[in-house]
Amino acid sequence: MKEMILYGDRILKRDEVQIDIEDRAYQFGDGVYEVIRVYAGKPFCMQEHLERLEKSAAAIRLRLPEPVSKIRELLLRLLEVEGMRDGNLYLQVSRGVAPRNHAFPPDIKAQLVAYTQPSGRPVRELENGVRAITTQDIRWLRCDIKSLNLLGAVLAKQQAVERGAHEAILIRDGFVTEGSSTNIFGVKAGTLYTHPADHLILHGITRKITLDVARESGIPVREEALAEEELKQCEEVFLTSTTMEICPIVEIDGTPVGTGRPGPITRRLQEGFVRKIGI
Ligand code: PSZ
Repeated sequence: MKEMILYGDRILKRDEVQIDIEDRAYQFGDGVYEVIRVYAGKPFCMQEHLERLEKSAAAIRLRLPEPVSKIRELLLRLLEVEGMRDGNLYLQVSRGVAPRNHAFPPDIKAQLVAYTQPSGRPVRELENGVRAITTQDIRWLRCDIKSLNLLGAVLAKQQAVERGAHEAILIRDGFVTEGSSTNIFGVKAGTLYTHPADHLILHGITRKITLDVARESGIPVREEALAEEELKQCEEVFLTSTTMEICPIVEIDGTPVGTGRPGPITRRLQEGFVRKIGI
């Protein structure tokens, strides 16, 4: 791995990149980001990720430094230079550099940064499932924006790790919203439930694919939030994300979900997902 960085419209060695201490991403978390999965050298759902980047940027009134078509070209060039087969493509756009002041500085230019992180599919987790905990959702009310401000997610994930779990399931006003970095699904009486795509969750791209697979497979689907007690009584629970795909959750707060093993609907959706990625 060559460890090259896309910085603006140039591809540089990591030690050639200098981030200014007055970059607003550094001082305020003032920016947006995406993580795109790469399978066998090809970015998966790149168009969907770039559309979400545009929406996130518009929602915080950040003007992207380049048109999305140009950003796409730059990312593909980075992938080619790195020659990465399997892994993640991380990109972020900061509002830019200016003397520290909360209000937007006039005439600021947004700054694009992207790099690759090689990694395989989480095969063991996909097969055996993972443990989760529940915790209160203390995040802001625009969780649909993929913002660089991740403290709510960071604190929740740290609690999960300290309790020996992989993910923290977030509860707002008694209802499941999503995971700290995943969307959450539950199967109740044979119907698949997940929180509606509103301002309280990230509109996950893997969530959308999962719903498509469910509908194509004739699995009944309801985009309705589950109460915390309902989640714990579900026959099956799983999480979805770009890197974790469709991953069974087999234990919540120390209690097994269903049989304590990944369930049949989760397995069918996993199979449908693998068909979509075409590997
Ligand atoms: O590497 C990782 O662990 C990743 S890569 C992407 C995510 C985690 N998470 C995205 C995400 C999120 O941050 C929140 C709060 N909810 C849902 C998701 C899943 O979104 P997609 O499916 O678009 O990755």
